[in-house]
Amino acid sequence: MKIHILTLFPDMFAGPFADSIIGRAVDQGLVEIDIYNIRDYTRDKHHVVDDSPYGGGPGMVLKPEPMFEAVEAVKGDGEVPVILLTPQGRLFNQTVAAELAGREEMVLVCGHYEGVDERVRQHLVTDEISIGDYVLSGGEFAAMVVVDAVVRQLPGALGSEESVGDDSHSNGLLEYPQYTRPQSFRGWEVPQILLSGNHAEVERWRRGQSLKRTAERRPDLMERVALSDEDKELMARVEREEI
Ligand code: 6GU
Repeated sequence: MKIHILTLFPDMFAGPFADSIIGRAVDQGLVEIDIYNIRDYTRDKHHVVDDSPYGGGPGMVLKPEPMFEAVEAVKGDGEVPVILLTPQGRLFNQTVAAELAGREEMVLVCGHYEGVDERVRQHLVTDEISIGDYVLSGGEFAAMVVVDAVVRQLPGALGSEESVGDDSHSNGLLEYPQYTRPQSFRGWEVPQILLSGNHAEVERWRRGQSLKRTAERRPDLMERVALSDEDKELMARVEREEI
């Protein structure tokens, strides 16, 4: 996979992409991440990237020319998605991450200031993504979030100890509670069932806990999961505090 990131602040990406799962995926050649400074694609003497909005008002707007020049220079031929990170975009979630993980190449464009010239939206970008309903100073942190969620899904990105399958949201539910040693910590015990060695019972307990946690914390997610008869029974048992 090839990810091109266009930004006015290329230095922001060095740290987060160097370590952990992304850094390892880059080292393994699973993904190539190229960072470009939009300012390098200006043609005027002062390398101007923004200007005041037509019609007046506060703030500055990113000019179209450097954005078009940059995108056209970095993307290969063919159908490469050009994604603008903006609070006006469609909401990012695990489904969108999985969709992007299936692409071979993509361009992420980080907006800044008051916004980008509307012609960038209309004639250059193919998709707009927001990572949530709050305002960031720019698209850089959003691009890092998107890259992390996408790259960790690439085959081979996670080590054998790590797994994508049980993560929160991977099955539409929040993850079940996890415990490790010691068995007793300050008088707080690990649930007995996890020590039982009964694999089927452990799986049932985990599914029940996932369902309970999701129903309590994220009822909006519950509306989208298909509950089996066993799920309904498990939820009833959890409610009766039988498990
Ligand atoms: Cl993608 N950009 C900005 N500037 N703010 C955001 C966002 C993106 N997603 C949520 N808030």
